[in-house]
Amino acid sequence: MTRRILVSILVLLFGSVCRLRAATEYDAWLRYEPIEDQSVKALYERLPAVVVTLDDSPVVSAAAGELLRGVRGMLGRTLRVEAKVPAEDSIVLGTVESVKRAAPELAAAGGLIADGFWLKAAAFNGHRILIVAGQNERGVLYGVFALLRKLGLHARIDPLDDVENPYAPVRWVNQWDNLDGSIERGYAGRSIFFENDNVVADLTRAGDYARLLASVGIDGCTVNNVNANARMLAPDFVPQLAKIADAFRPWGVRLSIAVDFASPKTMGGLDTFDPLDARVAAWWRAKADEIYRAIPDFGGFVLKADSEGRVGPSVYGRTHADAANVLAQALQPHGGILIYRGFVYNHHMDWRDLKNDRARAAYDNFQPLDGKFAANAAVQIKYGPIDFQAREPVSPLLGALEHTNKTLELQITQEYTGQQRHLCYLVPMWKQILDFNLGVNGGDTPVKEIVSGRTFHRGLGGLVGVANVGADPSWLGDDLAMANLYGFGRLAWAPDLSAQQITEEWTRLTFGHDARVVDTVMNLQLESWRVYEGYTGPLGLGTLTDILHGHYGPGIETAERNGWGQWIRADHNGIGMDRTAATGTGYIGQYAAPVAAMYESLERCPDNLLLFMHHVPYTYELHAGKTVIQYIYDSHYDAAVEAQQFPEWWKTLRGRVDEPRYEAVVALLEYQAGHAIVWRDAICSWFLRMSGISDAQGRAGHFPNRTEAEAMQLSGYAVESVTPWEDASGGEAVACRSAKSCSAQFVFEGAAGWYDLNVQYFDVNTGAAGFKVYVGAQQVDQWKADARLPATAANGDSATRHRITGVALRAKDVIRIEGIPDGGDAAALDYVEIERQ
Ligand code: GCV
Repeated sequence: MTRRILVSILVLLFGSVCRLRAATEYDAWLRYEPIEDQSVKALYERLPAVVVTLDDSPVVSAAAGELLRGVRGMLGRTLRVEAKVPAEDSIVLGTVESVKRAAPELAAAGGLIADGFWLKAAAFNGHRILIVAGQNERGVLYGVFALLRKLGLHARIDPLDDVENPYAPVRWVNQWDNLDGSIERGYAGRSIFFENDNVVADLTRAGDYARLLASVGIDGCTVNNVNANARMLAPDFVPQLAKIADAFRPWGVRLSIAVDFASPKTMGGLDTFDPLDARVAAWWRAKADEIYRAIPDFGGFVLKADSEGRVGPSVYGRTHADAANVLAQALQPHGGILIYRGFVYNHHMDWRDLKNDRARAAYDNFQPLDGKFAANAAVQIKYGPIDFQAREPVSPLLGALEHTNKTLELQITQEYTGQQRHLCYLVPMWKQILDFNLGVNGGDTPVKEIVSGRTFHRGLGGLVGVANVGADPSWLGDDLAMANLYGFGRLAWAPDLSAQQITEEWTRLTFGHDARVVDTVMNLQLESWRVYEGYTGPLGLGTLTDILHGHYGPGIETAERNGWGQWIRADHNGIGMDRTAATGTGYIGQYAAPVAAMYESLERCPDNLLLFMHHVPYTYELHAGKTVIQYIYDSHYDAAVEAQQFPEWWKTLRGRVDEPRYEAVVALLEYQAGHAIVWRDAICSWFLRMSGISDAQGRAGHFPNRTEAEAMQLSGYAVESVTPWEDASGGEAVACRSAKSCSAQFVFEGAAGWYDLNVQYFDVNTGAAGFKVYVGAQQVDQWKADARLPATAANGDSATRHRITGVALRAKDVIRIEGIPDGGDAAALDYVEIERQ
């Protein structure tokens, strides 16, 4: 062992142990909790005391360091590090080649491909050895993480003979970080890579992020926003990027960047960026050469062009393939790849034309170019034809490029699925997408096989997840949301794993093995997407959020009457986009025959996508045995009830989960429970007004226990309309804009007893207003409206519910809410709802 390896192993080991003790959130699923159960400990009693590293490389050093760290954490033992196989039991780490050289008698496993590994317990010269052999160095690292995962899951490691290969070569995450340190669609703080137009000086977190990624087999990270800043390619910036690559390298994660297509002109001083101009091609080649001199293992470029205001090849009448290929050719001599975003659509479409359809765009733009992309280029296709909605059909483009490499784009950051303030675990959704049979050429062609390159024998393909972790200690801003990052990596490596298995692994590694904790957390996770879809946009409507702003709270009408094309075509009689080939936009015709036939037919189209595919009257009867309108009401009421259960389930874990994570999760789940009611009321009120059809169960529009703020006796508060109207109960709220403090009071008319008080208010991010609640002269609660919500005005993004439980009320009690504005936060109040306990 060289001194360099030993030093780097020790640095990795001791540097990280300090952090391990400091924060549990930060360590996510790599906590390496001590194994206390003696019967489990006994499983590892004979684990060798020596670890041998046969290769001298940063990646294998990181692997050895990780092994030491994990074994010490879980078993309280420090392995001895050696460079040669000793005359005693040992753990041997190395590439298959090195293992063969060191011990030719050990028949190495066949069938390993790049990044694959072999874990084997064997006898050698009368000693027991545990081999972690990788097809390459990254494979060694992945093998170590797999071995440690076994320990973390309390699995047997003797006998052991496991061969694992990645399902697909591309397993990347994208970050949408801007150079000023903000993150587009990031919900967990500032960038860990950039600040003030430069790379940050301390890249410790970049390295720690790469470690998390490597632990689930992710091998690439694009660090900046696809809406790329041209500065990414500036000569003084490339050496800065090289520092990020240095931080990634020990973890086998290759750096890639998104680029601005106009760079040859804006950055390079040419008078054109025409992809077919020889000077432009030369510029890209020289730029790629410069990057590879600084970053020899650079992964490649990602390009978003001709989309959402980004310039692209259309400026010169060129095709997407022309654009992709000029970059791909520059990267090709160095082994880099070009990923071209398939997310291309016209966001100025005429909404009045019923034949227009954004969902058609990806296919219409790219299918005619099939076969024209370079071998080291891939088209990156979002899972659905719109944009990461709570439910969409699988994009038909995935089945339509037989001669072009593809990657599937999933979204880990929860842009349209609750932004990490709502629990929405996406692995079950991703499983449905990956397993969906597109029926290409009448065959069995599930998405996972198509995107991995298997179906059409493509050399390149895989999964890309938009992650957007930030500087928040928990990476994604919510401990439970980290299951999405874990699950993405596991599915990219092995899409045949079940959602159940992935969830159980993540839960045990993150929260330990207490059976009640495991059951509860798994239930929460596995139910959460269904529940979220239920109180946002069921029946294939999309998320029904405000698509023009934060993509967060309810905002149904923002989808309609504009060029963005997320139309739901709701009017007084019916709802849904007619995308049939027979009478609609023809979108359904983009699928292969068996899938098209299913969606085209009203009878065969599944309920959960009905309104994505068809326009029907509200009274249309679903397979579920109820009308569309009643389903909308029931789904929202039922799912909101389920969301109320989430914090209650979690609270059964008090004392079984460490306090900081317990408290953080309780707060989020309680917030979600309140916001689910905001969603329920907004959507049901809107559909009640639009359809004119009442809820058969009499709930929509009737709130017997609610006192509207505008009906209270106000002092200082003034009544204001809320936009959109459905985001406030009764369409109005009261705001305190011209006094230091305002109050709203009313007389309780119910019978004496124990009650819960729900105070509905608006929490904007321009200040932190205070609220105090009094019953008679006695203050029963107070709090600050200081949540981080994407809102500057009273609407569905800022609507928040504060629950005060167990208050004794008597008839004629005066309930008074005092609001103390702060900055631009006017302590706006919507209503108080009183529920008997
Ligand atoms: C980075 C959606 C998001 C945008 C994102 C875009 C994309 O429209 O709202 O923030 O831009 O998708 O994927 O390019």
